[in-house]
Amino acid sequence: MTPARSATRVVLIPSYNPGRVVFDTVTAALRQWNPVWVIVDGSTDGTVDGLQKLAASEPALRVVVLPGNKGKGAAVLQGLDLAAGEGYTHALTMDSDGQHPAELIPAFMAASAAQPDAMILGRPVFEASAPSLRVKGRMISNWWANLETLWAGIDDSLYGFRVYPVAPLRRVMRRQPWMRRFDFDPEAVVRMCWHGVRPVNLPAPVKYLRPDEGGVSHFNYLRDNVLLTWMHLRLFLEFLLRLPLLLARRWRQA
Ligand SMILES: Nc1nc2c(ncn2[C@@H]2O[C@H](COP(=O)(O)OP(=O)(O)O)[C@@H](O)[C@H]2O)c(=O)[nH]1
Ligand SMILES: [Mg+2]
Repeated sequence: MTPARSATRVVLIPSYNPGRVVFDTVTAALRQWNPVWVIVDGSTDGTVDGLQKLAASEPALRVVVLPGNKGKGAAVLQGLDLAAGEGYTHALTMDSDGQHPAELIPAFMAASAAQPDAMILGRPVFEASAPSLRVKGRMISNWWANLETLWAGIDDSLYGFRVYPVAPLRRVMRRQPWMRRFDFDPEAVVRMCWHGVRPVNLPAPVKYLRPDEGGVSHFNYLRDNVLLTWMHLRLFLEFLLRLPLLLARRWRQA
């Protein structure tokens, strides 16, 4: 049974070559929420046909197919623009590869409804099987994100299971060319804090599927760590320029 349609909140699933596991992910999301939009980011894994077939029989599902691969952030922005055009005020983002807990969509949406000006961030709860290099690596990104926001309360900078208010995120993204690829999640959370959007953290499990369970990642250690390092360098330099304003804001709040 499909849940009642929300007029204010939409689930956005950017998807790039996730393989067959995308069907379980989308079906699990549809069990929890209506509407669910998948933004196919130039996938070449043959999942487009199956997704479009599913959408034909499932009115809660919309599949938007981008002609080429533009990156996770660019795919989310496409969804945000469509959402804004149709009057949605908030969007929950989740990955297409079965790593994120669809069963927590209603709780995250409820937290967002209770605090509409805030962003609701997943705080990852890892299984023992999570690759320790990825788990430790994110501590570096978290440290930078906390410095760049003067410890505004970001528990995790990288976890993409989140609810954002649509208008400030579109404003932040339109102002600069970054945040279009893997730098989307951490840069979004830092810039939204700078923009005055408060983070609220909720625990949420992360799954690491084995390849035989359909697990795939397009994270490339060298390419994506270079991208993240460059991102934090940019953010840190901008942080120095913003420091007087951030300190003044903190002073007023104290
Ligand atoms: N890596 C990557 N992911 C993309 C892209 N476009 C959309 N995505 C989606 O972004 C999410 C995260 O990507 P993933 O490779 O699973 O990264 P990981 O979970 O950090 O290992 C998935 O839902 C992807 O389908 C892209 O160009 N590259
Ligand atoms: Mg993944």
